Amino acid sequence: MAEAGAPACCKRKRENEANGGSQDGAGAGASPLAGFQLQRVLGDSAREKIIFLHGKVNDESGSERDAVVILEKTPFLAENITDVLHGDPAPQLQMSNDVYSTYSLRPPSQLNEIKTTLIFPATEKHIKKYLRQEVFLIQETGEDYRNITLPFIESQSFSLQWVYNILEKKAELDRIVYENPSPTDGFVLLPDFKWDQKQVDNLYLIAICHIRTVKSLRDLSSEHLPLLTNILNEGQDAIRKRYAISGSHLRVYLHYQPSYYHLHVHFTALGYDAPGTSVERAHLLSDVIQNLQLDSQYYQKRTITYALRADDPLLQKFRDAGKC
Ligand code: GTA
Repeated sequence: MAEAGAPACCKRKRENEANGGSQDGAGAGASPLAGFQLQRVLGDSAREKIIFLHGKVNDESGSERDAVVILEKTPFLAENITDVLHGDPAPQLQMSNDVYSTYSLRPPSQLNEIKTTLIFPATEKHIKKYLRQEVFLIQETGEDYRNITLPFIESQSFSLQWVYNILEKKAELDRIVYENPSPTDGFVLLPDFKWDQKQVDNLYLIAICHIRTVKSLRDLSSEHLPLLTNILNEGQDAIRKRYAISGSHLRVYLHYQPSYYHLHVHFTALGYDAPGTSVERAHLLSDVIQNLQLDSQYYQKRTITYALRADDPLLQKFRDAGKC
């Protein structure tokens, strides 16, 4: 739970958002959500209280386009708990036995928010990304990366337009928490779009580097150590100042494989079981720095293990090459 003594900046931010305040125009106009026609449930998790939906929405010209909607119940806020418990209508008793009883509470709508993410228009790749599937482990050598993975990611990967919009200050400008403007060793730190910023328990920020030629872990060498140490030290410092969370309470890591091939680093609250923190995907930034200090070519040489979904075309490429 929550925001007891939460930084004033979080509260200011919330008020700003409640007033529709955003420099990239978020909140303006009718939402495509209103016309969303459900096609199927791509996946859900009762534990995480999240559901991934595929649907159709008409675009401005009236053509039906694919959309993905993610609905996620938000964490409790300590400051609202009394209102939840004392709200109208009164709690409904479901069962009672000795000292044990369960109730159904129907909190007022302002305390019952659902974080909603819309991807529209969505590509087939977006739909597949959220479709629950069997996964397979791959062991990718440096040679496999150069012969199989690199040609594949160069031929098809998610658009990086949202990343360039952030770097060029065309979107999310008012969300930037910190920037080091150096074109080679600098980065922008801002809340990840998975974080609603209402409580720091599930804090999630990303640092996006300015340099555009580094796709992933595989492109890193010792020449990037200044960039990586800036991200680690300045990112932790900025988060401590803004959200009062120290570096020892942050998990700072890169994904391999990432979804977006422009180098970025994830900062999540250590106590938060964020998606994508499993050992076959997350690489701690502090370990990455140490590995590069030991060997500049570490990430060009080493075999990296990761999981791929059953219908991922990259998995098929590895199978075609007799590698799995
Ligand atoms: N600020 O426009 C954006 C934006 N986009 C398009 C992506 N991100 C953005 N952040 C901002 N603005 O953490 C963020 C993503 C992600 C990071 C890219 O950039 O939220 P990555 O390249 O390593 O890719 O990181 P990753 O981790 O696969 O991305 P993503 O989209 O988070 O997917 C991870 C998996 O988490 C999904 O497959 C899904 O199954 C699961 N998941 C669980 N909860 C959620 C949730 N609430 N929302 C979305 N996905 C979730």
